Formats: sequence, C-alpha cells, structure tokens
Amino acid sequence: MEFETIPTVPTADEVLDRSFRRAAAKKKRKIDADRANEEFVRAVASSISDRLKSVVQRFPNFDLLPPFYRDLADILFSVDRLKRSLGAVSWAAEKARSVGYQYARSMRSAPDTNRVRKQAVARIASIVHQVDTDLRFLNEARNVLRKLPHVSEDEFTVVVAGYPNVGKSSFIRLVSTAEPEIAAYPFTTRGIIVGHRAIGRERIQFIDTPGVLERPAAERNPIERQAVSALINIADVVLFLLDASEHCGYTLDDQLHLLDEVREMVDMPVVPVVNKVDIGGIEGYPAMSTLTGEGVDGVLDLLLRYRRRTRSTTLQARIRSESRQ
Ligand SMILES: Nc1nc2c(ncn2[C@@H]2O[C@H](COP(=O)(O)OP(=O)(O)OP(=O)(O)O)[C@@H](O)[C@H]2O)c(=O)[nH]1
Ligand SMILES: [Mg+2]
Repeated sequence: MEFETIPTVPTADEVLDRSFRRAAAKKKRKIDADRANEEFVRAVASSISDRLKSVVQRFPNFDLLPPFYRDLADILFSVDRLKRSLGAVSWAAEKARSVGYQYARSMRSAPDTNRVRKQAVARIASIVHQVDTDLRFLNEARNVLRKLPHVSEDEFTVVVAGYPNVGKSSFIRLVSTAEPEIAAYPFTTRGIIVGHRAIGRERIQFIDTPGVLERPAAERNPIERQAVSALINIADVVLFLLDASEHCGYTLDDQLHLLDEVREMVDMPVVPVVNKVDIGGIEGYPAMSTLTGEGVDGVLDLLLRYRRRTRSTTLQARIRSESRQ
C-alpha cells in the first residue's frame, strides 16, 4: 500500500537545521571566504529544495489511488487540502532554490559577502517557515494513513458485519488460511482484521468490522458514517451475522434492524446468516456454528456465488458460447 512508504515529514526547523549543518560542513573546507559564502548559500538552497521536493515525491498521487484509500484519505484529511499542502511545499522548494541562487550570484559584485550570506539565510528560512503548517499537516496525515489496513481491491472480498459478539472474528479465524492481520482503522479503537482463504488459484479476502456498527447510525457523525460505508463498500458481498440465541447481548429485533440499516447503506448484496446454531436458530436463514463447524462450508459456498466474474472468466464464457454457434 502506497502510504506505508511515506517517510516522516520534517518540520520547517528540521529541514533548515539539516541543510545548514550539511552546508556548513562543506564550507569549512573552503579557504577563500567570499567563495565559501557563495557556495554555502548555493548548498543551503539546493539541499533545502531537494528535501522539500522529496517530501512531495514520497506522497502518492491521490488521483491514482485505489478508491478505498482515496475515499479514506478524503474523509480523514480532505484530498483537496492534502493537495494544497503538497503544492505549497513544492512552491517552497522552487522558491528556496531560485532565491538562494540569486543571492549567490549577487555575491560576486557585493562588497560584504558575509552580509549577503546572512540576508540569504534569513530569506530562505522565512520561505521554509511559510510552509511549516503544511509540513506538520502532511506529517500528521502520513502518521495515520500509513497504518490503514491492507486491503486488496482485486480480490473477491467479503465484509463480515453484525453486532458485537455474534461471532464475526470467530468466523474469520476459522475460515482464514493464515493468521488474520490486524491493522489500525481510524474509526475504531480495535483495528480492522483482514484474513484470506485460498480457493483454487483465487483468494477470498475477509474483512472484520469490529466496533463500527454497534451504535445506531443516527449517533454516528457524518465522518464516521462515511468511513463505515467506505469500509463496507470494498465488499463484493456483505456477510451479516445474526445471533438468534441472543447470547451476544442484543435482541434479535435489534439485530434485524441493523441488518436493514446495512442494506440501505450499501449497493452490494447483503447475506444474512444465523451463527451459533448449536445453541439457537430461527427459520428462514442459512445457519452455521463457528464453534462446531456445522454449516460453515455451506456458507462459504453461498458467498462464492457472489464472486465477481473476472475478465478472463467472462472471456472464456464468450469463447465457449461462440464456439458453440
Ligand atoms: N455457542 C457458540 N458460541 C460462539 C459461536 N461463534 C462464536 N461464539 C462465541 O461468541 C463469542 C463472541 O465471538 P466473537 O467471534 O469474538 O464475536 P465478534 O462478532 O467478533 O465480536 P466483536 O469482535 O466484539 O464484534 C465468543 O465467546 C465465541 O466463542 C458459535 O457458533 N457457537
Ligand atoms: Mg471480533
């Protein structure tokens, strides 16, 4: 995922400190003082410019991000604001270099190069300080974005929803081939759990939604609401688990109400399944028990019916039907 590789974004003072230190080390080696001043200003300007440019380059292009990540970045930080800050940092990178080089050139005819050097340093520092809030904002965004869950947009994806304690995590642990991965999701303190299961040459991706649905939609703020739907919207199908035994602590009525809410929230199919059938079930729904394993294969088969037809299978189908004609 692109956000993971974004390095820490330095503050304005950090950019300045590092660049001055590097240029000062170089300057010591020069014998001619005027020449040394000129080179110092040039070195500071280009080092600052490179550092700022690299901040911008290490961010992904927000227009090319997969929709899930773009949506999340937008909900959390506003893509427009991120782009504005990146634009400001680019501007500072250019400006620091051109201003620095101008001062360096003007030193050749200056009577006092120490004075010009000080002016140049002050001017460059002020340019970098102008984008300090942008740098801090970008770093704040980087710290959150890099911890987002890894979700693949290419795999057949099942999002598992339902009230707490209905058995969502138990289901994912049971059907996942590898240990599910837990990643931070900014809208739940419990993180997001992603598991995979290989089926032939394909993989199914399961995403657990702990702590995102238990409060009524009306109590969620607009940002949380968007975040929850961004999460659910990566699904090809939503598996909605019900606990008819009500051992989870929520009445079946409340659970069915949440099922309706989720159905309204998303465009993809929502498949309700009763879990914990070993201790209680109801008519009219497929049932399973993640404790005894009963019915689990049937639920997996049911989910697989919603598998997107990939381009190759559509193509194969077309070839088959054409060869029949
Ligand atoms: N009897 C029975 N208990 C189950 C079954 N599946 C899960 N449980 C139990 O139900 C409790 C909750 O299971 P979890 O898998 O943690 O439920 P969850 O939906 O992930 O809960 P949250 O993470 O809080 O949202 C645990 O004590 C499980 O052992 C089942 O099929 N039968
Ligand atoms: Mg859980």
